[in-house]
Amino acid sequence: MLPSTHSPRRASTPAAAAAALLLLLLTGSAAAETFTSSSTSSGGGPTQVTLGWGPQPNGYPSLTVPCGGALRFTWQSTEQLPHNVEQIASADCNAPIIRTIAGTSPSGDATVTFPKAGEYYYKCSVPGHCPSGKMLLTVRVNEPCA
Ligand SMILES: [Cu+2]
Repeated sequence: MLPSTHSPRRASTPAAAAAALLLLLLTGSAAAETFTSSSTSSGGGPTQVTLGWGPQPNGYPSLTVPCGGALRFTWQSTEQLPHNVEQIASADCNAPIIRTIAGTSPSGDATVTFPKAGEYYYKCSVPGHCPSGKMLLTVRVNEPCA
């Protein structure tokens, strides 16, 4: 009477499994490869979030930083692949550039601070890096501001 069933096939290839894992890492809160969050502990100073800046197969999840906090972009390109950081007007690779946070370089370390609540958008403007490399980031800065 029971229909004959085969055990369901698992999502099979190692590549598929790796992609699923990567997606999990990028979207989950434990995105250890990409993000390291740390609070500067001396006297309860503002939170600083450090972001590894580089091409993202699945794009960056949006990031929340408390008002008064800081975001640090770091990159060290092993194959002379340069990056930059531009603040842009909206979450769109073609949006107008508001200001340059860091110029194009094979390695970089730049920090922005957020004295006002709101949404902020950043991209790498090296050709292809935003549309193809998905180097596009949305940062939410929540109230209250000190
Ligand atoms: Cu880039």
